[in-house]
Amino acid sequence: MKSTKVLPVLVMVLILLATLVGCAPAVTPESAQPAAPVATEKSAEPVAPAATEAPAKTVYTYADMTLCYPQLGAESDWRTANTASFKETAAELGVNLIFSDAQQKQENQISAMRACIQQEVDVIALPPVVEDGWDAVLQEAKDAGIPVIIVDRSVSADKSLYVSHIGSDMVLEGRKAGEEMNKLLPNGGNVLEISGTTGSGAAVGRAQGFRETLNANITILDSQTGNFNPTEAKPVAEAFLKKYEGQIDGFFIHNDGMAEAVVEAMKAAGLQPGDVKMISVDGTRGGFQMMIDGWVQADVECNPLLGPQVMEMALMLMNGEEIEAEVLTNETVYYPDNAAELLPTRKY
Ligand code: GYE
Repeated sequence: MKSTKVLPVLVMVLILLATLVGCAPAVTPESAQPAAPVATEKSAEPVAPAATEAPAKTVYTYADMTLCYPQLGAESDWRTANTASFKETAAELGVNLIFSDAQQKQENQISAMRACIQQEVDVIALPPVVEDGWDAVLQEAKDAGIPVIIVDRSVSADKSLYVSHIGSDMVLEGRKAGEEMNKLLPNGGNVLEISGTTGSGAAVGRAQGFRETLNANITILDSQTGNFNPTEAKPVAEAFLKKYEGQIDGFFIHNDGMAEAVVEAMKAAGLQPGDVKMISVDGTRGGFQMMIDGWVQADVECNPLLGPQVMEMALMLMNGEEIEAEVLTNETVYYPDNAAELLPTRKY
């Protein structure tokens, strides 16, 4: 049906064009341009004649994207920087970001995810507060055809339930911390650990890597959680300093915010910088300041600025492109010797 109608129409158009050209004055390159049908991308599509060619594939841009980011909380400077990275990147790229703050509660993150599934968002990026307990909601997202990128910490769920993980290698961070402690205590000693949120990929990985690497002559006297939160870490530090007075050679603290609380407790206990060796994680401005002041001897970097990478991957998913199943952030260890020089360059 289509072809029988199109043919006479085409013939008429051609006759009309021939007439117009015939009447027109000398054709200059400028006047010729508007007649060219493929001058703009938009006009090119509907005119595309060959009925046999596949229809033009939609290429999505950032402006088409609705991304769900059910943030886990606001417990640390790392987290604040992570949130800012997502919000700023979304604003820059024109991504519609659905952001929420679960206040460290997994059930809040799960409800936020369910709301996003209902809204039929394009992609969900999930920074899981703990590793376990995600199977059901991940399955729901999968059934709804919404890809989930796990961001920052890991999950224990089957890999078929999410498309990728973008974040740090937490075990490696723990190993780096262990190596630094070995260097700081070459003759061995006693150390204490204040860990992150119990059951979180970050705390589990860091604790594991640290234990794997620590020399046999170094003993972990005790380990308690501070939930990655300075307010919760402070009483833990105070209790440790009291209980193990005179026996502590080193501290491994799972993030800079909690390390700042430990420094406060050490000051109150009359300790001087360097009396107890301290290794922390993140590399926040606060961490750099503690190195400058002599309290922290090594700060293992953990980069929170994941917004651009996550959004790039989300767009690739929308366009059906292949993505990596695991993208680990390249990270270093910072030391006091150039901390003052680097502090002004720190973004978080
Ligand atoms: O080290 C800590 C934050 O999951 C890597 O969470 C993140 C950790 C980070 O609260 O400061």
